[in-house]
Amino acid sequence: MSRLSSVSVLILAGAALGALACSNTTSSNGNGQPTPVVHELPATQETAIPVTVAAGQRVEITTAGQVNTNPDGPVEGCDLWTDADGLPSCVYVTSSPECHGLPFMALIGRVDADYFLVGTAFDSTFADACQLDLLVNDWVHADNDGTFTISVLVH
Ligand SMILES: [Ca+2]
Repeated sequence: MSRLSSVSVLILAGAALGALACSNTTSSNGNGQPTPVVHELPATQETAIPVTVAAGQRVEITTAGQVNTNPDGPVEGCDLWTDADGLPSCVYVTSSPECHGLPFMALIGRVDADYFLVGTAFDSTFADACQLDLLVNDWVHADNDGTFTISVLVH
């Protein structure tokens, strides 16, 4: 089992993946300081943004932007614009297994089969190498609107 540790959360991940290269996750500003890589994630995008993490690396993520699934819809607490922290009071959080018990429309992370909130601010050190997938927490993406701008620093 691989193990993720964080100041605020402790998440057990599934079986560890093999060590992966991480050259595509962090760039340098020329002074040797790592600089964040910025990704745009439209809420219509079903596929994850993959982030490669080597053992012992710290991952800092900040997310801006707003998304929605149906801002004029009738579902109270769900059919709203939201930032990357999502909609924790939305009924789907408890009624739909596809929500993984996490806020609807939030930016979430997936490592193997484990899902967790990334939200507007995330800071975690990964004990083991893994691929961290970033997703909008929804299961019908085609009807969505808005975009998250995700700044990822792996170092
Ligand atoms: Ca949707």
